[in-house]
Amino acid sequence: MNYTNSKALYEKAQHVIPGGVNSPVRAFNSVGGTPIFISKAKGSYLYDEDGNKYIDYISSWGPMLLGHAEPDVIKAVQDIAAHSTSFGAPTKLEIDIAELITEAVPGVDKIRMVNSGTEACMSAIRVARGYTGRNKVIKFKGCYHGHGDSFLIEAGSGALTMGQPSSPGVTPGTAQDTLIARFNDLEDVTRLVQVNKDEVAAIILEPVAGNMGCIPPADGFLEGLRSLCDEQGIVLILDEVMTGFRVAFGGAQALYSVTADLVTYGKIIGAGLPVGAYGGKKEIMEYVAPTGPVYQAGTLSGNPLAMAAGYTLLKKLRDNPQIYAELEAKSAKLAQGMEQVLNEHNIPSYNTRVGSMVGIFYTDQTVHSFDEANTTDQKLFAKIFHGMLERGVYLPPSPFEALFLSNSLTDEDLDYTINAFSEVIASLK
Ligand code: KE4
Repeated sequence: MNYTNSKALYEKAQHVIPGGVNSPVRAFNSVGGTPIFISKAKGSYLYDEDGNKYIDYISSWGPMLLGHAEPDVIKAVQDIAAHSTSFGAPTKLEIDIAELITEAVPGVDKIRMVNSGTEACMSAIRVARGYTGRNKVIKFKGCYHGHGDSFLIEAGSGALTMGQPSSPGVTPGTAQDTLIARFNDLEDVTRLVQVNKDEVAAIILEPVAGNMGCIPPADGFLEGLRSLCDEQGIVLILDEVMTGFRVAFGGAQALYSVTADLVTYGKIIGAGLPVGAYGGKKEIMEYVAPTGPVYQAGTLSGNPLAMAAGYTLLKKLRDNPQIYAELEAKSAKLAQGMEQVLNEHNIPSYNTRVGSMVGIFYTDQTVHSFDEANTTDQKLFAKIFHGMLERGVYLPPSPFEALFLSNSLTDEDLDYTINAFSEVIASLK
């Protein structure tokens, strides 16, 4: 592969953009090398500034469930853009998409649009704090809920002490209200709740972790959290920014039959335009301004272009349920094919999959939480990443991300990917 133009653009970008990128994971820091600069995309293919073509397994980190430049989505955006890009006033489209989501997800009576998953999660915990009058929030090590201060927290020195900032700029005052538990460990989170009796406003988690690789919930974990929250008057927030409308039309809540008090969305509901959302039970959502006292606002929230794109995509998913069966078959084929290659070459790995979210951990351990995910062989990961990139397959450039499949992938794409993976693994000998 020739990366000449990407290298030149990366050099130029770094003079005017921190790290040359507008989101850190794009800088390839986990895998090394030069980030490739994309010029266009269509279906399951990305094209970079050097004219190289790649089969895409990032799907813009989730939104492109039906592939890039989906014709109906593009037309919807083009049509609506001709009539201005934002009004700062309510529109019918916002009702349409809100009705579609509240009908699709039983526990969501009302929903508020915002502009990113971060904003959705920040807002959801603020509402939970306002509704309960409590201050503390429990999150899980390795789960990511965007870059809001309350989430950039790591476990304190003692397993049960308050959190500490994981980024400069986050104050100890903020960190003291975030507690960190171990994903898939019901005992750990229960103990944390008991030590902080009547002080925990919310427990927030990704129902399927997708930011420490792909880690499914252990049997009974989500149900256990639901019961714990019911017993203790804690708001259960499921962060479905990644899983929403991906792992099933009703999201992880439908897949695991657990209903949250609040749920957050992003990515797919905007079809690649900036959208986030939070929604849930009527009695909680009515605490949100202007109905209630919890303030939250946004100039471009419910933006007509983003609503047109998201509504068009969600309608297609609602009206074509077979898409999920097709995605399931494609995802299973890819995951099984890659696992078979690793087994044939005796490469230790732990492989996970929930629908079209796929995870491969290069470790001999089983992976149910961040600490085990962190045993993955990151050097091997980087070699495989670049070997695949050289062969025109664009995998996520971090061992702590999942593969996101789109339904535009063809059998030929999948066969090519498995074959390329086999060549790369064989070349490691
Ligand atoms: P955004 O603010 O990036 O729209 O959403 C934050 C967020 C919240 N919750 C979950 C479960 C998420 O996965 C995300 C964002 N996901 C990452 C990818 N793992 C975004 C990629 C990036 O940071 O560039």
